[in-house]
Amino acid sequence: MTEIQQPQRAANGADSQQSRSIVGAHPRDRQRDLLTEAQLSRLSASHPLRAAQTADSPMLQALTGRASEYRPVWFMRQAGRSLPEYRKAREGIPMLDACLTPELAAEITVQPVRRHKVDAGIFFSDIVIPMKLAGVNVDIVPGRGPVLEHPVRTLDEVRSLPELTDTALDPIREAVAATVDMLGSTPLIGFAGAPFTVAAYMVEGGPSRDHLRPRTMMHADPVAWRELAQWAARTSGQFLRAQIEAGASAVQLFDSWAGSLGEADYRRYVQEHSAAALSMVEEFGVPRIHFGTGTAELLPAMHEAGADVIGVDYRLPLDEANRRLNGAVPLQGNIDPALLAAGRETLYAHADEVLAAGASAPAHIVNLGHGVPPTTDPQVLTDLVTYLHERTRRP
Ligand code: 1CP
Repeated sequence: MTEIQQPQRAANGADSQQSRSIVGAHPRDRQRDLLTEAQLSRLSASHPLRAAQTADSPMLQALTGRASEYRPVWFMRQAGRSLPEYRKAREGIPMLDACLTPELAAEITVQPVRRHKVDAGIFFSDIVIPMKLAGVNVDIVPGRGPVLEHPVRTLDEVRSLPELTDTALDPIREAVAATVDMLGSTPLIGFAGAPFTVAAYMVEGGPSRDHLRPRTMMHADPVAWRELAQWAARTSGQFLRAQIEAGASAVQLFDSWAGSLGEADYRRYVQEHSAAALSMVEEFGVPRIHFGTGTAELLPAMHEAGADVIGVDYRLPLDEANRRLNGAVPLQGNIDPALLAAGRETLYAHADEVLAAGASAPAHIVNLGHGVPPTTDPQVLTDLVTYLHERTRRP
């Protein structure tokens, strides 16, 4: 969505990323610079990007390949069990009920921003919320994850799936609107599950390690697979649209389990469906991040699906990810979550390596290589944010 200049390599992890400079531009011009007039006109008048609240934030600058005051940082699963205030807010409230109670979802979303001073909020919800709102019988079982009452394995079952209506998404719009009011100039990232990851839960009926059933289905019953992936793409796309309409300044498509696929299967059975979900929000021009784990071999294919920013898991150094993407794509990642418990010295040495490798990309949003482990000491995260900001602040 933006013109991106050639990367420059940093010698020591400090910031030498160069990209289109907007220094000196009037705030109104900056927000015009991020999105075209046509894109802006598709957002509501009060949308934080249109009202020029979040356009100047380090997060939006980096997501669009521009230089920022310091490298922005947020953490996947920053809202959740590692925070005592989260555990308190959730006491006695089932996960999906919490997601569908707008004030509570807003409060939980803002908690890590308040505490850690991260540069973005990630909307508190779940990838199975759209299917729940469509009427699929799904629950999140504590300690396990999403479980469906009836797995979806045949063409008949796929064709019987209910369609998600726009009004069913009202609690999501309400929660997002309340959240962006509370966040002010800090951008909210909306998200959805990518079709493969969502369909994997639907076919398996719950979490699995190897995702054998969906991988069998795409070969054994390609018509059923295709229709299921199309359903998941539509449903996730609608979920993303609702979040942008209500005020999200960026979105992330999570294909957490795409790494169980080889590149040929990804391109043949998955890529077009992820592209369909991403294309449902293209008209708004808000940056779209595409993330998966174990995706070292899939990064170009995931980028081709239409993402503006690629999220990289902890297994592949960012300079190598940048090379695989021809130095043309802003990157997000990829501190190893395991190192959050390794002691400050080890963690910060690793963070420095991530910063140095990330400096090769056109822009770098710092994140973990996957979610915050529930056992993480929250103070480690707060201090890490301070450390990363200080290390990357421009003189
Ligand atoms: O800060 C945040 O990131 C909170 C918002 C959020 C997001 C972005 C939650 C809350 N879930 C998700 C996305 C999500 N859900 C993904 C993609 C991200 C990832 O890979 O981690 C996936 C795969 C799910 C499915 C899911 N939901 C799982 C994983 C199960 C498995 O297969 O291993 C689990 C455990 C859940 C429940 C869930 N979702 C969110 C939270 C805080 C929880 C735990 C609920 C609880 O028991 O308190």
